[in-house]
Amino acid sequence: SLTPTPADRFSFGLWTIGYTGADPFGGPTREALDVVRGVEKLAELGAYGLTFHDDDLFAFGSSDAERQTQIDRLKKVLADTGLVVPMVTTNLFSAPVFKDGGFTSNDRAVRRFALRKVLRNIDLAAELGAKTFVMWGGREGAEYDAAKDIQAALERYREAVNLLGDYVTDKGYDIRFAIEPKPNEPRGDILLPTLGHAIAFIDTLERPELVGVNPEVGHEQMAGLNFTAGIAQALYQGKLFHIDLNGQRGIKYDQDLVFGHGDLQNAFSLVDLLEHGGVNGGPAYDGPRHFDYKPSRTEDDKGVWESAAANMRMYLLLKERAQAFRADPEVQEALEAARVAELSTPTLGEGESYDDVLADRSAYEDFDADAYFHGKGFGFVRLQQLALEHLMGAR
Ligand code: 3MF
Ligand code: MG
Ligand code: MG
Ligand code: MG
Repeated sequence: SLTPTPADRFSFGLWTIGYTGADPFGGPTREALDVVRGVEKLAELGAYGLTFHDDDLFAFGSSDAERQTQIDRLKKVLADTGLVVPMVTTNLFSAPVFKDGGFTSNDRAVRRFALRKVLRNIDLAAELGAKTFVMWGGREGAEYDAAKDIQAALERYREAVNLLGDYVTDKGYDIRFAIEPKPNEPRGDILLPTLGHAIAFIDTLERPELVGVNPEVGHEQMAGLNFTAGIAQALYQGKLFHIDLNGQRGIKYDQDLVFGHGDLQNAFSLVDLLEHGGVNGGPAYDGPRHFDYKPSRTEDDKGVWESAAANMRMYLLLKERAQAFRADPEVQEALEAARVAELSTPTLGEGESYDDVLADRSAYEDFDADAYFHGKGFGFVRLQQLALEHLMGAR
């Protein structure tokens, strides 16, 4: 069905529906959104979850009383609507004190302040039942090569994430971390710019099992990368703990368009992968379908909720189209002809070693590489045409 329900597990950041339209060239075009109204509207639209940064819920520098008032208001509206908070994150990028980063600022006092801010918000995440804590290090980076010792910065990042891992373990919190990569913006270059960099970094941690990635469609595409291919690797390595769905059109500033309003072909293959897993049986994704988009600055309040609904409708439409694609006998035949399943056959035979490969004359001496394909192709273009016809609703 194309009507979203909580079973679809769609979630939204409070900063997404709450975006007032302010950008580097102009002020807000919409009123601020109150969290209570935001949760009520999301529930009405069929979403299941709200996520937030500490500073989205209570302004940076709030007193303990102000902070608690907002937490209580959130808890009440969650109880009233049935919405949940599957993920929480901390803002280490907006306040001026973080102008050179949080965990990796050259200034040690800022790094210690950042740790305290995050630890405090992890307690809140646990209190609200969130299972994932996202870390987007938007200011962890530099504009000038001489200004940042990247190796030392990585070491400080490691120190911070190791400490957070100790904390949730000692406290017995059922929380895992997800690092969100981004190549640039707001820094000229951001540390851990792609999901590949992040996964390699996670391997160096003391508790790598506690840490995965939260890749964002637009962020990988800003680096010119294929998001679906990156997600496939994150799934393959068991690291896709969370996801930020949105739309991006090419290598430019972070657009945060509605999901599917950017590279639609890539959105189609992504939903196919998330829902069905790899063609040869690789894992699918079982976490929340989280939207990190911005209602465009041109839109009014009605447009905010129309765009929120559009994210979910695009996902459900793509899911329907992907199901039709997989069920089509002609697609199955084209996949067969393209030998997509043959890639799951190991290159080595059972128990074979390099000695056996070296002794196999058919693999080399008698293998006629020049004549091998006899002018035959793989038919990948036919498969792509079928995919696009399904995407367009032409089949
Ligand atoms: C910026 C982002 C962030 C992160 C968020 C962590 C403000 O480009 O994508 O949104 O998603 O900080 O969840
Ligand atoms: Mg983003
Ligand atoms: Mg973005
Ligand atoms: Mg994001």
